[in-house]
Amino acid sequence: MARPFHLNTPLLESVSMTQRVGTPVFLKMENSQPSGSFKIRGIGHLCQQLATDSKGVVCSSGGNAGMAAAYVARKMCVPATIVVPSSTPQLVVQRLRDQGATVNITGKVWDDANTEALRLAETEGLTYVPPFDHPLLWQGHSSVISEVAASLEEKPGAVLLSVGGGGLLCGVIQGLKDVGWTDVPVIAMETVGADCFNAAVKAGRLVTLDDITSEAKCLGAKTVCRKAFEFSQSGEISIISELVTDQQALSAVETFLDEERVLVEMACGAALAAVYSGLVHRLQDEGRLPAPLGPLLVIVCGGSSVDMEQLSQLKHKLHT
Ligand code: PLV
Repeated sequence: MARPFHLNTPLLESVSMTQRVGTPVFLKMENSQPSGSFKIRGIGHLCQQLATDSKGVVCSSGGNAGMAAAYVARKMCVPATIVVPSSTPQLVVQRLRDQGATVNITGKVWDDANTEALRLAETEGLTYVPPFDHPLLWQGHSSVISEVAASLEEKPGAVLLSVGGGGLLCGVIQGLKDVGWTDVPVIAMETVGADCFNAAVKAGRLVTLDDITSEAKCLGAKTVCRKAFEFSQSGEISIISELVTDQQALSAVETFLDEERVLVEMACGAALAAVYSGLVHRLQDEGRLPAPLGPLLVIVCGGSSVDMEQLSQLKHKLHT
């Protein structure tokens, strides 16, 4: 089997988060992947299976799936076209070009860009790389849990992560099943305005949002993937779906930068906000999470849609 493109990322204990939550908090530092996020796990795996003889790959993305596809394609010497919506910051477009990709800006939100990517795959004969909805992606993402299982002495009390289209959630659930941690609940975080998973859970069916109004654009799929919804219904693993505001996600990005000295994007801030906003405590008070809780595993999903200028623009926009 070909060597994977992703790295075995550090698992760091956060002293400041541990103090806040009152239980050991471990950070799985997916921001340190070569493409800046966990996406390379699934996309690397998918491309190794589907794109070895490809004349080119095309990936629709809010940014980070595209960064992973561009990186992997460059390593495989295959041309990459990344289709992003107009909401994608210029800095991401530039970073994609720096990875050698052709960037195609189409539509307002990811769903529009995806329609164009599917069209290009069909008309140009390119290999379509989905950002979150494919079993090979989930299989690739599941390695994040097997790595943790190999290095964490104790079983986690809960896993905390962000949900966009639900690919990371499906991969983590698969990983938890693989290592026999099916009694570990998952806290699935979204921002208000990019909350397709929460809307589906509440409605008991898949829901397509009218629009993406959150600034966490990399969580901005209008419909969550069916598998993620099915996991929420099957009860195999308990999934707690919760929301934070954009202001809470952005403020979490800033606190994380101050305390852990790492800059991540708002999509990741959504998960971190569960710690900083006291949500984990609230879930314990409500009896939805055990108290005391075992170690809290936070998937620091990372993201490239951020720099200091972008951060100050977001602060201005959100008045934080
Ligand atoms: N971002 C996807 C989908 O966007 C993309 O194209 O990059 N954290 C970060 C930093 C992300 O970039 C994403 C997804 C997520 C979390 C959520 O992962 P998912 O989509 O697998 O639930 C529209």
